[in-house]
Amino acid sequence: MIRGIALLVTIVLVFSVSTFAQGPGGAEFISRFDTDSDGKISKDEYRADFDKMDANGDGAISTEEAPTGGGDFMGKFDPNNDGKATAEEYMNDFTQMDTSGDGFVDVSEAPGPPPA
Ligand SMILES: [Ca+2]
Ligand SMILES: [Ca+2]
Ligand SMILES: [Ca+2]
Repeated sequence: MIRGIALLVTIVLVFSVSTFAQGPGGAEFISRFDTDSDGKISKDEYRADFDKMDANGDGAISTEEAPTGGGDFMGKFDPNNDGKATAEEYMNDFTQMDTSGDGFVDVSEAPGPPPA
């Protein structure tokens, strides 16, 4: 019985460690934006992705410019729902991810893959 509990505790521990470990999700997210390959995303690198999506260069991403038809993207980056994700709205997301406030999003701060 005690052995059984010990085993269970071990399993739970291993499980929670692997859950909080720096999983491939975070690393994948980093590599998507990390153009200088220093292992973290700077504000400039994150912003560069915004500029890439902003095809007409008006400083906002419209539903037409957003990837995958806008739905998920706009849900995340257009909190005021005006149909445009401005640079400010976009960079708010960076600020939120950068929990340490050092101006970089590293792998421990990066989100994993979205739930399927
Ligand atoms: Ca970088
Ligand atoms: Ca635009
Ligand atoms: Ca907006």
